[in-house]
Amino acid sequence: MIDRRDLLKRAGLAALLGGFGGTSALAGDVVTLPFANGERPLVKYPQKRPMIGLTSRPPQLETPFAVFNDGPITPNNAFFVRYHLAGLPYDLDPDKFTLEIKGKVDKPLKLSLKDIRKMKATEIVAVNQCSGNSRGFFEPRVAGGQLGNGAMGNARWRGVPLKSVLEMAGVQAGARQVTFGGMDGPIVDKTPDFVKALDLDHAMSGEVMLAYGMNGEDLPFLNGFPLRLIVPGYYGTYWVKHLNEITVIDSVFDGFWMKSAYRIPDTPNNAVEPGTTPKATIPINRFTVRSFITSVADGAKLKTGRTTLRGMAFDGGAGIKEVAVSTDGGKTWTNAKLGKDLGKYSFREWKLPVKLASGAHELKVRATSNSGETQPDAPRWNPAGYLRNVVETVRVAVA
Ligand SMILES: Nc1nc2c(c(=O)[nH]1)N[C@H]1C(S)=C(S)[C@@H](COP(=O)(O)O)O[C@H]1N2
Ligand SMILES: [Mo]
Repeated sequence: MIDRRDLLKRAGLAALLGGFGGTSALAGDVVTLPFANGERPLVKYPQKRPMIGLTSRPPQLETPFAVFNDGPITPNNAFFVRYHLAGLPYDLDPDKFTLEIKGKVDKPLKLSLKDIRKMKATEIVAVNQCSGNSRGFFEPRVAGGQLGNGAMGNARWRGVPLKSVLEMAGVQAGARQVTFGGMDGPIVDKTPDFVKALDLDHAMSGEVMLAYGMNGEDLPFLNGFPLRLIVPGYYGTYWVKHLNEITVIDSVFDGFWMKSAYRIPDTPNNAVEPGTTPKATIPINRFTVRSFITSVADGAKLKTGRTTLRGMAFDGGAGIKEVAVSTDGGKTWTNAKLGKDLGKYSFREWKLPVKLASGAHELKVRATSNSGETQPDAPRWNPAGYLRNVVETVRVAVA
């Protein structure tokens, strides 16, 4: 029996995937990020609104910053996209998709999407942020994707705890880590396949999730359809997309993307003297605490008098305790009112009514987490351009 709805769905997916061939820059539309060589085309991909294009093979898309002023949840069609390898699984068939759980387990499993959707679902609101978010602002500049502040987003993810699936398979004694592989791969180059690892304790924490849903819909293809890993509070590199292979191992995984890439200095604040190389490194892990003003852009012209400044803050999972705002370049600070708490891994909105006299103002925002972590006044530096969390400044002219 042919299920008409299934057929339509499949046809829709085929049309969608066909659409990736015809992707092109929107004629003439360019965004300029505020650093040298920051000119970027606005590009249109299937399931996405016009986004800031960083590369096209593979697609890497940054969210236009104004989107973050629309609310604490980033819409699926505006959510950033990051890939390492050009071989995307455009021909995947969700009905034939299987997730394999293997390695040091009692009962290796092959689960279909239907199997996974039948399990008890959980939801979490969590920020996904690329390690290289804001890399373009590093001084001295560093190699890698020159991103503005739009390689982050906040969504309500729906799926099943990784723990449940690992328990079904039965983790064996001696297991140390779990590795995660997706369906994308290298095309012609010799780039190693993208595989990431978590310690077993972390994988079994109950928080790490296999997600098929994002803000009440299926995951967009470019955000990992049909299944991806959600690692709340951790940088996006661990959030493996098109996830189809989970392997329990009894060693510490030494693949390229853990052992050589995505490492931070093993120093206080994971920083080194600008321009120098750290002696020892560790894998990148939790987000640093950050906050942004979203209601006014750098260089904006404002009218004198009352206005309400708005923005958001987030951290690696302690939750936001306090957001302070300065309208005089950091001389004096006032605590903002925090918005609704959507969970400790979510963007936390803030707002503050202020009165601005005429003249030039430096607006600044600084968040403190429940663990007491706060943002530095001067930027910290590491060679890969990760972890940026300096107090951000927005310059405005008031008349
Ligand atoms: N399969 C696969 N998953 C991946 C990647 C990748 O290259 N391939 N990149 C990771 C990185 S570095 C980031 S920042 C996030 C980005 O998630 P998004 O594209 O949904 O925003 O995906 C992660 N998962
Ligand atoms: Mo990333």
